[in-house]
Amino acid sequence: MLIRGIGRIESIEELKQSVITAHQGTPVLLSDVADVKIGAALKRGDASLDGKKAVVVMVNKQPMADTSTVTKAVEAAMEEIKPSLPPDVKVTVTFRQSDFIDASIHNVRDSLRDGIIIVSIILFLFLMNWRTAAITLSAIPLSLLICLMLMNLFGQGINTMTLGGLAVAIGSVVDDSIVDMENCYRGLRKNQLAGNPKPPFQVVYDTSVEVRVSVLFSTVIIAVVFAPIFSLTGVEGRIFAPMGVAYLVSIFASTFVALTLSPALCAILLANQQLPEEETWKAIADFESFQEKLMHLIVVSDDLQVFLHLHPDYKGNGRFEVEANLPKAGAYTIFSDYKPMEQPERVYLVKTTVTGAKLVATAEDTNLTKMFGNTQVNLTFDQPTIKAGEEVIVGFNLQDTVNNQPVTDLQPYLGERGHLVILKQSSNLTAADYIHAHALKDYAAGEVKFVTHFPEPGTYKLWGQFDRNGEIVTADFWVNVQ
Ligand SMILES: [Cu+2]
Repeated sequence: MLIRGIGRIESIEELKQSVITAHQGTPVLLSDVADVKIGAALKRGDASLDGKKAVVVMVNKQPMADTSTVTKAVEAAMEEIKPSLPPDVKVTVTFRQSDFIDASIHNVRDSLRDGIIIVSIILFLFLMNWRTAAITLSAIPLSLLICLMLMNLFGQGINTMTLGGLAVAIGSVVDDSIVDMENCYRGLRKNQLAGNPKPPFQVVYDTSVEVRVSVLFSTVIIAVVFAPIFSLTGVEGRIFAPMGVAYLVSIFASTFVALTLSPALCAILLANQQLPEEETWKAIADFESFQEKLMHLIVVSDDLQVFLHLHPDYKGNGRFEVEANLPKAGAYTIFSDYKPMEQPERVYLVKTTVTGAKLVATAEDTNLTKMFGNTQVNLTFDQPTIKAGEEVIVGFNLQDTVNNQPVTDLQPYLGERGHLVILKQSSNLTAADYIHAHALKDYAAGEVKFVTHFPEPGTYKLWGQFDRNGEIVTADFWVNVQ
């Protein structure tokens, strides 16, 4: 005989009939000692919130899913469910993982911003020049942007670690740009001081090529130093690799910027600027006098109508002072011509604007014979047409208007027979437009000759200055050079 015991209960009746014990030989059933009936199902997600009954709904994302995206989708789904819920059921969010991610991204973004501000302040302090600072600063947004574009292309999202990598890179991305800009700046300054300057664009190109290899190698070295981070395995590897990628990609992007945008900006912002001559803002202490003065200051209105030739007083420690009376409102260019001790003569220019009532501009008087007080001056040249780049002898014949005889009362002026300033007419006067001339020693009565050369074709203005017994005659003429 086979006895089979089936231990599975299929109905509440069977449960009632279950024997739980035997008492003096009599079986005791469950229904004898208890009420057996179907009760409430086991509650899942049962909880309390603020002392009230609540149901907790927890959503877990899949391992590869993006937390922020999942959070937004869950919230949207909850909004859809809301209308179908009983009126006394309220939906409250208690834990939102996305908040933590948002907060940390926010923190890193703040550090990123602070980093940019600090680097900017330091650049301004060290360079003391908005142009150079702008050139180097432009590398920050551009490098980070290129980096983000590349990361996006390879499916690397923005998270705390990649943003952290960018924050670390901020200080370094200006590096390459500074190297390039600094070399361009140095080259342009040297070029401007050279007696025979090259075209500024050529200088920008040459100086940029000079540092090209160094800039590239420095980036490769940084990459090599950073490489071990990618050999990390496990959790550390997963955490630090995106940071390393973000850092290295932005460093390479900055090299690209330094080799392209920085020289281009140097060409635009620096090439045609008058750059300071000294490496630092250290004052030149010793000057040599030439033509009897330590400094010759030529002040002209940009239309070349107003001309002043001044000799500022030296106050020591590189400081000169002079008072000038400018008769006309408008843009002015001031050329200071000086000679630091045992160094070649230099011309440094400053631009300024004078406000006030404008005088009516006089037409360009191209006559070669003009009256200046009681002196009639006639301008002559040793050749019929003046050609650019050729040596020219410019002669001033001075006649007294009273007796129509050559003047006989000429005194030496600034150590020579006379003084001649020549400027090329230009919409933007530069030091190159200031042309030197020297008085010749041999002369006839009332005649002063200067030797000079005009570098380029164009219109020039000449101011000859002569001392007639203490009275300075300034004779200005317009000249066309072919
Ligand atoms: Cu002078």
